[in-house]
Amino acid sequence: MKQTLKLSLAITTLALLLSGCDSNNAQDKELIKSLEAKVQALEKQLEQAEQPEATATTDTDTKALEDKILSLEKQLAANKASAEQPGGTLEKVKKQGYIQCGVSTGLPGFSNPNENGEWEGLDVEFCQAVAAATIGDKTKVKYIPLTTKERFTALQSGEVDLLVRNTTWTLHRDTALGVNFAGVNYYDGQGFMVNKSLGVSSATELDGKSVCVQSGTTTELNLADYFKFREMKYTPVVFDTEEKTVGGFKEGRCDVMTTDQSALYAHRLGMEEPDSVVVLPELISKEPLGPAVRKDDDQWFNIVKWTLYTMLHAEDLGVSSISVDDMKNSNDPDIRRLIGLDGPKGKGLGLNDDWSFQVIKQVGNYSESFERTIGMSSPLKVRRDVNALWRDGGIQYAPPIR
Ligand SMILES: N[C@@H](CCC(=O)N[C@@H](CS)C(=O)NCC(=O)O)C(=O)O
Repeated sequence: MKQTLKLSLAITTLALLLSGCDSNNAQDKELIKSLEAKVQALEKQLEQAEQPEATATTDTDTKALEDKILSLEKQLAANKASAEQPGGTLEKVKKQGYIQCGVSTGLPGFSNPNENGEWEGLDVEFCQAVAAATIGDKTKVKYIPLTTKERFTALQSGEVDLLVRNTTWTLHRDTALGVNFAGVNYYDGQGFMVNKSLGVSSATELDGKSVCVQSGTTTELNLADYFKFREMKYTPVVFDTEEKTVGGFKEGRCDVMTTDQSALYAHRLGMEEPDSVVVLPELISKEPLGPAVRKDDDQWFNIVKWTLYTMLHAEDLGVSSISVDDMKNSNDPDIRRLIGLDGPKGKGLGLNDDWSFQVIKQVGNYSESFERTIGMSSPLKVRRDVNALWRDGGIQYAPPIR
């Protein structure tokens, strides 16, 4: 009963969020009102429902939820696509003098404000790289913190020019939301974190447990799949922000927390006693995280794509923020094309010929950014593993610059 109510509530809330309504339009006003009323009624019913037994999510529940989400997201994409002028992000960004970059509301290592209120992290540095490429100054970024639920709407509506917010590239998101993923800046996977006192050392031992999870994420869907496929039961405890999800886990409102594994490591470090908490070894999904842009703007799409490739190539060719000035004297044809001395340069992207030089000089190559933000020079100490370059045993690889 409570499970069904929760599903209805989730669907209605999603409908409300995704409606993309114009609040001045009478028809939309009505829709907003009715959805708000439905959310309120469902919340009330949910409060009144008796405490649940740990229940397995049924096939019909999950299927209905997925179908509904699919159709709502389609509607949203159609609404927004018709409202958007195709193309022009580069021009807009140059005119306004900065890029609006959608980041998370706070995820250490990826996008998080430091004690001085300055945003930092792997995703933040990627925003800076795009600013260096397009405006010539990595500081020209306005960071817009977005929750998981807000992120796609913010991109579609033009509130942000670029979304770099630990967002997983999926078929559905790529095809139904009016957005394009421009690559993968971090290959992640979904994991579980528990208190050591729970006495669990593997995800296969989580039958019957309660799990804190953030709504509007691939995490929520993978969680349902994982338990259903193994005929295990669980009680989802759902929150709409990261802060609340972690808070829920800390307060003991659930036995387990699940999200992208990199984030679990970050949150573990933020616990009062990190050693009392353990990240379980299993990864239950693939979460390739990457920057996304609005569709129908190939120029901007290419700029974002090739900014990432530039950082990867620079690492591959041993060109760093420190050495890039000297590289202007290099005879290596790959290096000369990388920094825009020869080859296609900036023309095809509508940028200055030194755009890639500025990315490397001001932000650095992929390795520099990785180590500084989440790698060995950071508190997180994440190893490169699958995120290493192809020649070092990882899968990071960029197409040729020529
Ligand atoms: N990668 C998954 C999960 C994203 C996600 O849940 N992110 C959370 C946890 S890592 C988050 O960004 N929280 C920060 C926030 O809500 O601002 C997705 O794209 O759906």
